[in-house]
Amino acid sequence: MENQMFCYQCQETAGCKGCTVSGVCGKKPEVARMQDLLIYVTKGIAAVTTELRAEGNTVDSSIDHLVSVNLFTTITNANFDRDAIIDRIKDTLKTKQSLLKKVSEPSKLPAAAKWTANEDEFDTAAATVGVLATENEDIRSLRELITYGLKGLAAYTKHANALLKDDAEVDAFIQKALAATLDDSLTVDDLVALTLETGKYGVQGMADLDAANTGAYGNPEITKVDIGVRKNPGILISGHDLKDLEMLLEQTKGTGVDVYTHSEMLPAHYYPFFKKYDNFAGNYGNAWWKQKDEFESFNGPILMTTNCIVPPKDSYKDRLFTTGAAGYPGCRHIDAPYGETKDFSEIIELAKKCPAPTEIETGSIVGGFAHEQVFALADKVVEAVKSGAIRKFVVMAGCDGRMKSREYYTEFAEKLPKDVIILTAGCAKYKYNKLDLGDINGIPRILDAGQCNDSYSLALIALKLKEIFGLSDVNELPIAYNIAWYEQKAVIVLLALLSLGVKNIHLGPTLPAFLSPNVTKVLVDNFGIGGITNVDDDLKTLIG
Ligand code: FSO
Ligand code: SF4
Repeated sequence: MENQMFCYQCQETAGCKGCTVSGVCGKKPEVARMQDLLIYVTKGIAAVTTELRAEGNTVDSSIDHLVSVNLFTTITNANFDRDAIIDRIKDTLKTKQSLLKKVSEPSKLPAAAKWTANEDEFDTAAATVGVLATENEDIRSLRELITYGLKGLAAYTKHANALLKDDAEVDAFIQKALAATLDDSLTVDDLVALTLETGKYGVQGMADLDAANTGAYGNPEITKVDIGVRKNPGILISGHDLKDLEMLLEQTKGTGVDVYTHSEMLPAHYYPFFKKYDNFAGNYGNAWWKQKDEFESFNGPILMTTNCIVPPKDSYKDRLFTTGAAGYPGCRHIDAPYGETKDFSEIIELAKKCPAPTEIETGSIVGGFAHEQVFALADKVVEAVKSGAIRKFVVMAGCDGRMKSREYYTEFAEKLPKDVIILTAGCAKYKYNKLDLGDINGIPRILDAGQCNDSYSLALIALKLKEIFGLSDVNELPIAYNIAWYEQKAVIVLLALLSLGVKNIHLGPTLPAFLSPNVTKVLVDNFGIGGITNVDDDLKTLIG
């Protein structure tokens, strides 16, 4: 048991089948097992809250938050800290015991809802509740597809919660769907329907986060972001949590320490609110997987607000801090209860003693093409489409990753005909956002809407174009979808697009290992989902 694990939730899973000895991501079996158990107990508490709601009770928002953070904690590259995961399991079991007392007939609940144990029994129990505990490969595939979608949704919910926005309907759905993955009476058809319903709530969850972000920080606008460095010491902030960034910028004001964004935090520069901070310097580095070199040369402290953490080198491990759902053993974790200010003074004091970042790039990148900014340009865009200056759009949103095969996306962007515009969101953009692809009548050929969750903006833009052109189906638009995926937030983005009726999405660099042949067939037959082949052939298929 010591060395056993099974995880196939991300695109980089070993051999495109499953990580069984150690994660390609660096996750060790002893951590993988505790993540499996955390998912099991989270499904258990979700079955209890779902029953309580069915019996007419209300469920406190603190329980919703607990469920979301538990799910988020198990997303690829978010948390490698076994002790922190064990604490969450214990906390969840304790909370569940008190909720169980309110259920009228607890004996009717599934085993996970009633399960409890002491910490010394956790490893033995974990070995029996992982992914492979479901024997039928299609049921397993759909249960995991739903669970991964819910993990992505929970991550977005958690960010909205940090901005004090809760959506009780989304939380109740997350818990109902988690509980449904424990239900052996559900058929493949039932689970396919639940998968699509997960996508529908994915749209709602992303809309909630969009409302929370734009409500707090304004609508993103076209912005040029510097990718060089200044002379002051700096703090690098990575991940997706804008509230953490706000707190860090407030606390670094006037300290002589600059704040740089990394990877998925880049789009923070597009929000008007953050422009008032003189010490908000620019973006340092590239997508998450290059951090081993870039965190070293940054020289100052790094704050990971979410995934993606790569197991750190000793050379900068003592400069790496985590917060929220993120965690890494031996790295300091800073947190505060919901709605309270996190104290980042330790990071700021460390930064003051560090040299300024080493410059690795110069120049700038342009982004900020979220829904309102694109709507403001709608006349120009529509005119360019009507005149034929823009022939097509291609959505290249999603994630970046370390596989060499992802160079496909750089080549695809480079070889695109000059009358095609790229719509992007998420860290996938780092494969081409520093290329000079020019513009079409002043409209840049790469329109970056923001983080992976801002794929919601891309959906709104598509729906707006459909309305302007008077089309009855979003698939009649001149938009192709060539999406790169890596972890579970991309799963909810994909399910959200499917629920909006988008068809013929190409997904790469490989299809998810957790899709069984039959489930893949359902997605191919009903939605035209496909993989990628090579750049030249795919350009012909997608662009024509
Ligand atoms: Fe990327 Fe990582 Fe945003 Fe993900 S940094 S891979 S889909 O966490 O969430 O796009
Ligand atoms: Fe493997 Fe991905 Fe799971 Fe990590 S998250 S153990 S790389 S499948």
